[in-house]
Amino acid sequence: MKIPLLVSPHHSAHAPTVEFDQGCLRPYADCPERIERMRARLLESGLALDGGGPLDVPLAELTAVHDPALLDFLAHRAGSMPAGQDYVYPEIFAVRSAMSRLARHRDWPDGAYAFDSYAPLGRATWAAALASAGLAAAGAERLLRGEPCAYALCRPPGHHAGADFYGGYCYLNNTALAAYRLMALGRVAVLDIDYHHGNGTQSIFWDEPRVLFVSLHGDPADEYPYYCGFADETGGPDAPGSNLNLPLAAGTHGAPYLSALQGGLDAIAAFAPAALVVSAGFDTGEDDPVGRFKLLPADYAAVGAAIAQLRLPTLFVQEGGYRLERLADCAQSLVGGFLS
Ligand code: OKP
Ligand code: ZN
Repeated sequence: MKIPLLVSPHHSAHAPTVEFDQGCLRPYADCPERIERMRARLLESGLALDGGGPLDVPLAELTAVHDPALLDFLAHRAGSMPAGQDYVYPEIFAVRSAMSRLARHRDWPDGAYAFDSYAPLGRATWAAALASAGLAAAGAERLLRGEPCAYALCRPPGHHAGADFYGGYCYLNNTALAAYRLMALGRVAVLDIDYHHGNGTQSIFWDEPRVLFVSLHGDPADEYPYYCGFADETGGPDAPGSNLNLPLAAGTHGAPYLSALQGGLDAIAAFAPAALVVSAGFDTGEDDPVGRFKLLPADYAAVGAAIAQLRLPTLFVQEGGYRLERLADCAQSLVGGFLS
């Protein structure tokens, strides 16, 4: 049994070089090489086979998850940049409740839909984001056709993007779009094992009783995104209990991580979904430049094996993971454990 691997060539032209981190310019952590390293190892190891490229995601599906105004803004702002224009970083951030005079227009300031400065827009950004969403959709489509699993090597990632906001290297919520497509099968669970809380995914499904969102992440009390991901966030009025946040302390290593994961998997089993989408990030790994957990490559095999115990049609959607020299080992270990 091999897992179909979905990859797009469009991601590599989206390549910001710098980000602002704690007031300083630093190299942009989400670089194209991340995907190349994971793709090469998953194919060379024999764990994965080429599962093709992105689907064209229909507008009606994009607007089921995202506000048309956000899509319009991203498409036009990023889609109409002159050649030679560098990445634009937002500098005016719209606080919706306080800026009611801001006109609804695509010439809004660059921060009109951004919640931070980590997702700059360049000429290739919109095409890359659409293709990344299309990979998740293509993976979901394989599950709809009865295949047991697929792995969408998405870039840019998606779990920080909400219905009408983007940030944290994310523009469109790939995982949410896949989960939405999979709702044709019935209830869907989303398991987010990226180091950072998936605030976008949580907000999209906050009041949706047919989707259970479970996330293990660095405690937002002192970790990005800081204002979301606390344990007392359990779902909206129409979906109480549909959101499970499991924040963990900086320094968490394999054993306590796996026991928290088992708690999340038990909640998913009790929800009895028809399919599972895993927002997979390897920034939980030891010495990741933007994470503070200490998982070793071998720990991801245990994570994959535990997920496989659910015996659900499972789509892996790539989120973060930024320690380049570890990414291939982590991805191979996760998939190897899942398939074993
Ligand atoms: C994207 B994904 C704050 C650092 C925040 C941005 C992290 C974006 C992570 N001092 N850096 O992997 O969830
Ligand atoms: Zn992350």
